[in-house]
Amino acid sequence: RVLWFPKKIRDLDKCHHLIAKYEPDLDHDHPGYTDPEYRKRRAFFTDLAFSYREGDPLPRVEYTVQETATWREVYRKLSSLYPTHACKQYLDAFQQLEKCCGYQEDSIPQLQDVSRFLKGKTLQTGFQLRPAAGLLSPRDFLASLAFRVFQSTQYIRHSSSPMHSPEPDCCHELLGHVPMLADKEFAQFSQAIGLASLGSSDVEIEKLATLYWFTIEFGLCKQNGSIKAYGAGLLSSYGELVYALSNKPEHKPFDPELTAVHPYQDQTFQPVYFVAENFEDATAKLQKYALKIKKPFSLHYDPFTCSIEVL
Ligand code: H2B
Ligand code: FE
Repeated sequence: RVLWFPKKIRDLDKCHHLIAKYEPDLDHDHPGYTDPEYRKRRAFFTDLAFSYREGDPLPRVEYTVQETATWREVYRKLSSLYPTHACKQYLDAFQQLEKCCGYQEDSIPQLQDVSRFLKGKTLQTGFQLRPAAGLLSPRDFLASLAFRVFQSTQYIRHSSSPMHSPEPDCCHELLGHVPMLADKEFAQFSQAIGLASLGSSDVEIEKLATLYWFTIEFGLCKQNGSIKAYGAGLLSSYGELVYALSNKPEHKPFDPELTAVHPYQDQTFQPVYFVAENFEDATAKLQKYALKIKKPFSLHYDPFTCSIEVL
């Protein structure tokens, strides 16, 4: 039995199943749970995301003074750590984003501008964003990466807890993910995980989601004899970024076979991080891993039509 999976970008309109686990309406520990204003605001963002259709411009949002103040605090605090803790691909892109894409502490960048920047002439990784209402199912989230589409939340965390969010928010996407998506090799790595996920069984998806977790979210890499962060979960968390590069956690070499089955933590800091040699090496290893996933067909991605051919 072959599961349905998206074959063209437009099919991603059907890939927006949420994991309703850490939402302010449902999670009693969410800092916005007892704040009706915040929950109302979040309902607005949920509507925006669910009404979006492929090809629409990404909705522009007027952020409130309070939301912008939260962004400012996060931006200031994190950007003070990047020069010493982030990998050079991240730093290069961050500089570009500040120069050409309105990244600054006084306003939250608009997804539309960021998406155009990633897709456009300057860097040409071809990645684009689409609005997501919250934490998506691993299958839907990974599938979009196959098309170089990154599903991005647009709301911001609750103002009472600027340094932590139980769910992805625009600080996590814009400061964690976006700069790395501007790097050619990293973009290729991301797409490779996505392509591997298409038509895979639930068991294989679980392993790919774990790989995603230890790389795109919490990955470290070697750089000129030291270790730096490239994972978005680290680059958007002051506390864990410092901890991950300290001598407290264990560092293990990235090896898809082992990394894919390693248990992970989504409530506290990771006890273990995986270190990639570089992104080309990580992509080669990942592609080798992906070839072993059993599927009753083979796939080819056509970059000109941005669609999948099933052979
Ligand atoms: N959804 C959203 N909106 N952002 C993410 O970063 C994300 C997701 N990560 N769903 C996924 C799950 C990841 O944890 C893996 C693939 O399960
Ligand atoms: Fe993320």
